Amino acid sequence: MSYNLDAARIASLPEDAFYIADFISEDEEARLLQRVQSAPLPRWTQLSHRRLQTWPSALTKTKTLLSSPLPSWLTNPIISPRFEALGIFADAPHGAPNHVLINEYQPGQGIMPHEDGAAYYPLVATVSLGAPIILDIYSKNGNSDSATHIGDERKPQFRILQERRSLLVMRKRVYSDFLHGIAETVIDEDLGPHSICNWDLLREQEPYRDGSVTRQTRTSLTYRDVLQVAKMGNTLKFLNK
Ligand SMILES: O=C(O)CCC(=O)C(=O)O
Repeated sequence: MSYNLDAARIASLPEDAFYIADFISEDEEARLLQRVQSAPLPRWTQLSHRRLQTWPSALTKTKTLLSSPLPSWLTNPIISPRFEALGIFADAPHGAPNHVLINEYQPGQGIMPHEDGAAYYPLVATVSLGAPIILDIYSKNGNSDSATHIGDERKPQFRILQERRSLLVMRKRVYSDFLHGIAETVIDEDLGPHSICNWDLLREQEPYRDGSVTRQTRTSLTYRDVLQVAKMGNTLKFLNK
């Protein structure tokens, strides 16, 4: 498979956002969902509005990742060979993502507008599984604390429709100067070329022609590069903190 990253640019967003429909095949999606869903229950963190798996492990209090490889089902084929072919992590400090958050949203669930924070290289690559969802992009009001989630009363400045099996890459200004979130709703409405900034890049526009989509369970794999990594030799030092 070969990709032309520039053809995938979401032109109406500030630099840099890319959307690739059909980034993975139906079989690959089914295998990933089977892995996610068969993870032992302690792998999940139940949050009030979604549940979460963290691979290879949660960061320490000092935002450090204890060095450990990602499991092969998260690496292959997404990082290798697909991200490598796109070159999206080529400039990141570790040259590849070393951390994956898996979020599962039931209908009515979402995530408050937030930014990803300084622990990461400013690039996130999200693979969507199971069902479409809308990612809302908000401009920041002043200098919000990177760890703070803000209230959800403002209107989003941009809306991105993420289809199942798609890849969304956000880096540079759109990563650093904006917040992103997912509304807690059972129907995403007012969809169309006037409101969805990646409308022309969708695999299919037909399902959204009436302007809405009913939520179903949607799972996301978010790939990032954690800047601080402690090698195993130093692990005890961090565990003692
Ligand atoms: O599920 C998504 O697409 C967004 C997840 C997210 O915002 C995050 O993990 O910080």
